[in-house]
Parts: sequence; C-alpha cells; structure tokens
Amino acid sequence: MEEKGGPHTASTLEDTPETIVSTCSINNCGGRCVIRAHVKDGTVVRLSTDESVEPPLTPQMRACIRGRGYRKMLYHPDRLKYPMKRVGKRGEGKFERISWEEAIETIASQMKRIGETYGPASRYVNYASGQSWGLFSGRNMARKLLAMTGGYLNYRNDYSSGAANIATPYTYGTNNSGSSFDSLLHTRYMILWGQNPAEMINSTPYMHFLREAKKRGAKIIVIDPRYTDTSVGFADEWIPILPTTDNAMMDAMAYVIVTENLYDKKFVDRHCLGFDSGQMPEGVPGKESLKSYLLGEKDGVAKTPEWAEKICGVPAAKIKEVARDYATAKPAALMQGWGPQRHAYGEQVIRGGAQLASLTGNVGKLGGWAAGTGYWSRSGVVYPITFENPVKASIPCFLWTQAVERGTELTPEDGLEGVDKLDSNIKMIFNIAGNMLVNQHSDINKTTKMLEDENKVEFIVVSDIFMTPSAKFADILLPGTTFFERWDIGVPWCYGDYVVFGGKAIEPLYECRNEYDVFADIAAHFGLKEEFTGGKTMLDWVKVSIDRTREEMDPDFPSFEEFSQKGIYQFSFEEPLVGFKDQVEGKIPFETPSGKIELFSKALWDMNKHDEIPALGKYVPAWEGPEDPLKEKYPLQLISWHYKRRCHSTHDNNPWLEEAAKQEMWLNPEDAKARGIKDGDRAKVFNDRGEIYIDVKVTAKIMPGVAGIPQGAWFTPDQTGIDQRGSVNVLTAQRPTSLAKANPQLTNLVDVKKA
Ligand SMILES: Nc1nc2c(c(=O)[nH]1)N[C@H]1C(S)=C(S)[C@@H](COP(=O)(O)OP(=O)(O)OC[C@H]3O[C@@H](n4cnc5c(=O)[nH]c(N)nc54)[C@H](O)[C@@H]3O)O[C@H]1N2
Ligand SMILES: Nc1nc2c(c(=O)[nH]1)N[C@H]1C(S)=C(S)[C@@H](COP(=O)(O)OP(=O)(O)OC[C@H]3O[C@@H](n4cnc5c(=O)[nH]c(N)nc54)[C@H](O)[C@@H]3O)O[C@H]1N2
Ligand SMILES: [Mo]
Repeated sequence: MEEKGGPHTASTLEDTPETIVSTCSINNCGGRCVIRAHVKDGTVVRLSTDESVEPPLTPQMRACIRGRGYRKMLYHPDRLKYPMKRVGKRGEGKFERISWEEAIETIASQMKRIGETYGPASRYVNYASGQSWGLFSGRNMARKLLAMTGGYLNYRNDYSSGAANIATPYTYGTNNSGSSFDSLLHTRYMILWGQNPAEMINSTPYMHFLREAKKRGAKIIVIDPRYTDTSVGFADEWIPILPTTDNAMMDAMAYVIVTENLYDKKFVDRHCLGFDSGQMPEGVPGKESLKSYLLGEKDGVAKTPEWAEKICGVPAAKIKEVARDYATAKPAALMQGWGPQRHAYGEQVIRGGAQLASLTGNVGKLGGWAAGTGYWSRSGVVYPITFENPVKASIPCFLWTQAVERGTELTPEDGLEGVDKLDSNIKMIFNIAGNMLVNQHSDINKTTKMLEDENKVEFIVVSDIFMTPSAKFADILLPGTTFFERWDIGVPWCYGDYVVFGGKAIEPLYECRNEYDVFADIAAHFGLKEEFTGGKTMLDWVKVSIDRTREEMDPDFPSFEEFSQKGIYQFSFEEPLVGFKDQVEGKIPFETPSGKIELFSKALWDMNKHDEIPALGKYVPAWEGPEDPLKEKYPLQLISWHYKRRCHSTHDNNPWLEEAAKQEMWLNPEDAKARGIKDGDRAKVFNDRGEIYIDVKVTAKIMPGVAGIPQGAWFTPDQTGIDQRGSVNVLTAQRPTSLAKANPQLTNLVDVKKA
C-alpha cells in the first residue's frame, strides 16, 4: 500500500514559497518554547524559534537543543507508519500491519469484554507524560472514553515530585510553595538544592531570571553530588553531597541556626508549630519538638555539623558557613530540585528544606522562597474537554505494577483510596504517549517478565510515534502524530506566565492519527461518538479554549487569528507573586490543620510509624543508602538525572542529540582507578536486579562513591536480555517511599566492572 506524506528533498523545493507556522512541543520537559516550522509544499524544511519580544524583562521563549532537533523526530525513518497487531509472544516485538478499522474494532471489543468480565476498575490508563501539556493528551482521550463506558482505575500523584507532593502540604498545607521567578531579582543568596535548571530548564523563563539575579549580586550555591551545568554556569560554589543524605546537612544547618541564635524568632513564634517544647500540639511530649531533636535531648545525639559530616560528606566548617550565610543574607531563596526527593525517604528532604526556610523567616517575603515542592500558578488557559470517572478507586501511580500483580490484595495502608478493596487486578492498559510500561518505571526486568504473562494484563494498547521498549509490549500498536501534525495550545509547567500556540504545520504523515480522532472512532462502536466529540474537531476545541479563556480568565487574551500569528501570549502582572505572602501578613491562615507552618505534624505523628514517617522533617538513613550494609556488596550509590539531550526517553533515537550529548555514565577518577577503568571504557553496572552495559566518562565532576547515569536511554537488550544502552531502570527498585508511595528511582546501590 502506498504511504501518504514523507519528506521531500530540499532541492525540489528551492522555488516554492515558504510559510511559517508557529507551533509548540507539549512533551513533558521542564521548558515550553516557541517552535516556528518553515513549511514548503507540505514539508517542514527548517525550524526557528521565538523572536517575538525583547529581553531583559520579558524573556524570549527560545528553543534549546531538543527544540531545535524536532525535525529529526518528525521525519525520522523509524516513525510508526500504520496500525499493527502483535503476532509473536508479547514483548518479542513481532507485529503485523492492520487497517485502522481492525485496530479500532479490536480495541472497542476488548474494552467491552474486559469491562464486563472483570469490572470497569480492571481498566487502567498508565502514567504517560509525552503529551502532558496540551489540550488533548491521548491519555485523557482514553480516560474520557473509559469514563463514558463504565470507568477505569484512577491513579494519583506523579513520578516527578511524588514524595514532595505529599510531604509539602504536611508543612504548608499546599504544594504551591513557590514564587514567581521575577521575585528572585530581590534575593541576595540562593541555594539551589539538587536543582539543575541549566539542563532540566524548570520553565523556560527561569534561566533568564537566574542570570539577572546573579548580575544583581545574588550569591548562588549549588548542592548536588554532580558538578552540574548549573554549577558550571551560575554557581559561586558547588557543594557535593552524598545522595539520600541531604537531611543530615539540613539538620546540622538548623542546629547551627538555632544554637547560634540566627533564627527568626518573631517569625517562628508567630507562624510555626513544633519548634520547641512550648509550641507542641496537644498530647505530644515536649521532647518531640524540633529544637529538642536538634539538641539531641531525646536520642542523645546532637545534630551538629560534625555529626552530619560523617553522614553526608560535606565538611563541618562548610555546613556552618552555609548555615550562617543563608540565615543572615535576608532575603535568601532556598530552591529545591526534585532529584533529592526521588529517593527512598524523599519526603524528608522536602520538609527539611521547608523547615530551613521557615526558621530563617524566608517564607512569604519578596526575594525569599519557601522551599518545598515549589509550585505556583497564576496563568494558563481553559481546558474545555472534561469528563467524570464513575469509578472512585485510585492507586498511587508508582504502584501500577503491584495493582497488576496483586491489585485485589491492596489495602488503604498500601495507598488504595476510594474503596477498601479492588474487585480485580489490572487487566487492560492504555499506554498513550508514554514509555512507563517498560522504560521509565523501576526494575525493568521484573516489569517485562510480568507483562510477558498474558494471563496477567490481558490487553495492552500503545500509541506512540516510535517502536519504543514499551511499544514492543503492545497488543495493538497505534501510530500517533507529532505536534507538527495537529492543532493545540502548549501550556508551560506551572512556572510560566505565558502560553504558546500549537499550529498544525503539516498533514499527518503516513497513516498516523491523533488520539482524539482515534478515540472518537472507538466511541462510535459504543454509539457515543457525538457525545465524545461534542460534534467538534481538535481545531474547534482550540478555538473554544481561546474564547473561554478570553471570557473567563483574561480579556486581553488574543483572538485565534492573533494568537496563531504571534505564536505566544505573555500574561502580565503588576508585581511578583510571593508564595504565602497573605499568610505571613496575617490575612489568612496556612491551610494546615493548625493554621500554622507545621514543623511538627500531628497528622504524621498519629500515623504511629515514627521511624519511617517521622512527624518532623529529618534525616532517615535510606535503604540502599550509604549506611546500608548492602554497601559492602554494592559500594557505589547510583543516581540518574534529567539529561539535556532528551526529554526522559523521548529523543533517545535522535542522532543529532546523541552527537551533542551521548549516553554515558559518570564515575569519579578514584572509583574508576580502583576498578581499572579509563575514560571511554565500556563497563558493566550491576546489582541484584540486573545489569547494563555503558561507556564511562571518568570525571571529577561527580563525587567519589557515586555513579551517575542520565535517565531515559531506551532499554536495548541483546539476545540474552542484557541492556547494551545504559537504561538505568534495569537497576532501580519498585519499593515505594514510605509516606507518598512514590518512586525512589535515584536510591540504588550498584557495582561497576570494566567490560
Ligand atoms: N532536559 C530535560 N529536562 C527535563 C526533563 C528531561 O527529561 N530532560 N524532564 C522534566 C521532568 S518531567 C521533571 S520531573 C524534571 C525533573 O527535575 P529534577 O528532579 O529537579 O531533575 P533531576 O535531574 O532528576 O535532578 C536534579 C539534580 O538532583 C541531583 N541529585 C540526585 N540525587 C540527589 C541527592 O540525593 N541530593 C542532592 N542534593 N542532589 C541530588 C542530580 O544530580 C541532579 O543534578 O525535569 C524536567 N525537565
Ligand atoms: N531512573 C529514573 N526513572 C525516571 C525518572 C528519573 O529521574 N530516573 N524520572 C521520572 C519522571 S520525573 C517522569 S515524568 C517519567 C517520564 O516518563 P514518560 O512519561 O514515559 O516519558 P517519556 O519517556 O518521554 O515517554 C513519552 C513517550 O511519548 C512519545 N511521544 C512523544 N510525543 C508524542 C506524541 O505527540 N504522540 C504520541 N502518541 N507519542 C508521543 C515518545 O516517543 C515517548 O515514547 O520518567 C520517570 N522515570
Ligand atoms: Mo517528571
């Protein structure tokens, strides 16, 4: 059969007029930028980016290397081109081309069969962030149709800030603990604690304001096991720290701040709960207070810098210096990345950061920062497509493999909500624009073994643009479109006061289809097409969103014509947003049970698991951390990070980006030497969960005792099943964090051997 579309060669296009379509990627990277597609005769021939506004105060939303590399994705020869069904064993990767009619009919009949046999809550839409930031994520299209046909098992939380999202509200009552970036222009001292915006961006405007803050004299400290691009470009000082031990340093900083009387006594008296014995909730002994913990009144261990140094590897003198500088700079901003909380006890690091911000009175002040998860939001667009799931049961997203294996045994204690018990394990999975089925979840060997068993999950639908490690496990595999091939609006992470137009630059290539249209056709099999679409196309919905945003949110929001022409709209505000300003000015209470900043949480105390879930944010030695006896067998702590050349696993197959930043493991010269490994050597990295092969970059940019692998490389097993690309999740664990039941994917012990 002939294929539609496909790239032309440039030479045939020389005389063809060029049009520019302003569009936007809605992949889940920390940025959101303007991508201008230069189109000739139905082909995108070149990309350029935002030139719409002039710095310094309204930064341009310009694309990074990933944004500039999207043409390679669009016209990659490996694009999935037509629907397919599995013909070999599940996971083997053998597929046969089928028609769209057959794909749609099969999916509809399996939705019915599985819903009728096992109940609607046996149907699940997996976490998948590939289209998170537009109006039409395929994941939501699947959910909408499932909701209309009986329902599906919900999930809560995410893989990004999973521990933080649950922990921060115990301190502040909400996750909205951030401020707008322009507030940083007023800060004098910044601690970027495990935050690396030079690579993960954390919203496109952030770097601009970081640069401006530095120009205005802010001192910048980065605390990270790696000498990151952010440290290289911005830091006055890099402080390396062993993974999972940040709370030891935080506790010691608090010790210094309290014992040297550098804390903001007025602020603490007025706004906090649990600081000292006079400030404890009813029924809790005074010796459980933060102050008595720091002084060691209960356990006999004062949390001194010398105590912390032995745990976290940061010299005591340095801890004292940072504590004093942070407490006296006024205002100072402690900003937390999420790498430090993607760990065994990730909840603690987030409450520990919030504790320091509170002790120093940097909460609710211009130029300060409350630490914690760090969300804030004051702009966006109306999402017009809504639905309600009749099934109320939900699991933490990280527990989906458990819900496949033993869903009916899960209890509220495990994190099940909405029901006491599930009637069925997960039997059907929609995996739409995600690589979580295999690549991005923990313990790939364990997960693939589970998925291979067709008696467990009986039916898997994947929609993607490539044959990813997850796509190989599909029963029906659908060829999706890229953002160039559809209409949309791109919304930044909550840290941006702008939205980007998602123009359709070209018609879908080959037989690729948008999930919106696919699920509308599946809906037809249930007699629900009209109800599903409301009689509207994607373009209609974009217009509805724009009209409603103008009516309900911002009368200055541009019309469709203006927006599509300019490509971007920046919301304007008279002053910076300062998180918790109203609370600190006494206008409203904090949204915690006590109305205060809960340094000590009675709700956590009442859970009665004081070792694993302490009421104070404090150091808890991690399993597979530096104090775990397993370290004798596996002496290196393995972390991963969000790499500049990929968005998770997206772009892993882009040759330009491989050239710019290859997949390799960072290892300190000391650790390399001990193993006879030289720069560029190939090595085996292993633990009890599996082994992978990867090239090694020997570099002092990572501290001794720690190995670092950029997350997201495609799991690429050889004939014996052993990964050859350095896919880090072969080595990560499925054991969830204690409170949030979140992903501890950065807590791992391994060893490395020259291959
Ligand atoms: N280029 C790019 N950008 C992205 C993404 C991407 O895939 N690629 N993904 C986006 C998404 S969805 C997310 S959630 C965010 C993730 O944002 P983050 O979670 O903040 O980013 P990470 O790179 O995982 O971690 C940040 C830093 O934490 C360090 N770190 C790891 N463990 C520890 C520790 O125990 N203590 C300390 N102090 N530091 C530690 C790492 O070395 C890393 O430099 O990034 C977003 N931006
Ligand atoms: N070890 C370790 N694991 C991690 C992390 C870590 O730091 N370390 N980080 C975690 C985090 S924070 C996150 S958010 C998750 C992310 O994990 P995922 O949500 O799985 O993200 P991606 O790997 O980017 O997968 C997106 C998929 O969508 C496809 N895609 C892209 N655009 C489109 C489109 O327009 N249409 C369709 N149909 N498909 C499209 C891509 O080809 C890709 O296969 O990973 C988590 N996993
Ligand atoms: Mo994420």
